[in-house]
Amino acid sequence: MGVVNVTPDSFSDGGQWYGADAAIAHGLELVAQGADIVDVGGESTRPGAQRIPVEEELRRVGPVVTELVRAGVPTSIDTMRAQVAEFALNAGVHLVNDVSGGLADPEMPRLVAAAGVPYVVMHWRGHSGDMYARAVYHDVVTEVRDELARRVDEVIKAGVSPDCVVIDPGLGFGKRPEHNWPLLVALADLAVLGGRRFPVLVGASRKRFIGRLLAGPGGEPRSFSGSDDATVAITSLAAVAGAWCVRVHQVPANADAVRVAAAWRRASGQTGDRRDAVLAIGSNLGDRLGTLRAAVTAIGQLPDTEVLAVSPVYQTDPVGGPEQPDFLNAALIVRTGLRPRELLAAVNRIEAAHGRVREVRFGPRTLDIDIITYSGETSDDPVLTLPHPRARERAFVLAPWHDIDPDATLPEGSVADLLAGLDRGGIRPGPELPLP
Ligand code: PMM
Repeated sequence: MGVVNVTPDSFSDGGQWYGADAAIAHGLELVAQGADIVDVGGESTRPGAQRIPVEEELRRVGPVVTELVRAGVPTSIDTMRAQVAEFALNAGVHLVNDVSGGLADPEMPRLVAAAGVPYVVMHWRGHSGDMYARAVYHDVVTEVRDELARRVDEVIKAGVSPDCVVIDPGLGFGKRPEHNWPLLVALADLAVLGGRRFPVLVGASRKRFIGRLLAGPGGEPRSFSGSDDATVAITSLAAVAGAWCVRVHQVPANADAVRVAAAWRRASGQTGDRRDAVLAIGSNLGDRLGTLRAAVTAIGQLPDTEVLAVSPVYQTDPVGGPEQPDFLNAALIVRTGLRPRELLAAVNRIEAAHGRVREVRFGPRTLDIDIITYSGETSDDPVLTLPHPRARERAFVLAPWHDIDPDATLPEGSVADLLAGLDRGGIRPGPELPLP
């Protein structure tokens, strides 16, 4: 998760992306650098910060979230206010990041519940103006876990699906430097609340406790940007410990660290066996067949991944969206040690390498790769719905899938039966040339 703070005074990067144009450009840059999500915030939460009026927060983030969503960027809104979250949700944001965990604005959990999006519930004890007054703990890990468990209970009572809850220990929020390290060490334990495991988000990037650790000989804390290498070190350790997401200001090195940690977890057997996944690929711009062939090769070269089957190619009418050329579509079965989110990030990188631009929803694209099923799992991962929610209504997915697995099923029924109920008029056999 890359950070875009549209503020004049955030403690780590305040002022840099204050104007809407600079903030939008920065968000696009973070995605190009490998961020899976861009987190847009308009209110500084640095220690001592005073609140700004809601109108000012909306003025700051409104154009930025609107434009990033329009550009197809998976966008998150970092806000404690339901009014701001509502605007952002109407604009189409994919996640609400509420550093107060629903405490600052009682309307927030109900709003997020109705939207059905992932909700980051952070540990928080009060607004930043006097956050250190509340930074008193006898046993920081137990207290943070208990307080988070209460918040999670509350938001679930307000209607948020447990599958949508992401928890966050709230590093630096009402915590003195020494409180953050035990929380990081206990990440895997903090993830389990009330017998259920939740995805964990870690926001360590450029926080003061890192600057303190790296203080110079005279005790002067390391600068924020001088803390970036140490942030990468924390990212590696947190990701190996199973963190779902790291929220960072500098994406490239942290994205590398996440990939290293994923390989590390795979090699140490922490991710379990290889699983079979079904992918659908499509192209309707440029050298369509060449692109599909290159995509199949690239998928086969992903770490710990092998392509088991590739369907014939279909030529298909576009469904939805503007006037646009016909697609070529195919389906693949892969066996992979990548977990669903890793597989998603990996196929997104392959799409990006083929110049995929998400200008228009359902619009033309050089390459689209969708994960249709992953080992029959229903996903409890907040950014990836499994099986693919629209697969059952798409003949251009079901027909090639049926070709390579006649016994395939979706929760709604067998792929053969679902396909029989669909109009196949829009799909025709495509080029004879087989994919690799
Ligand atoms: N930290 C900041 C802002 N938003 N959100 C979550 N979920 N977790 C965090 O740790 C977090 C956050 C403050 O950092 P910044 O001002 O550098 O963005």
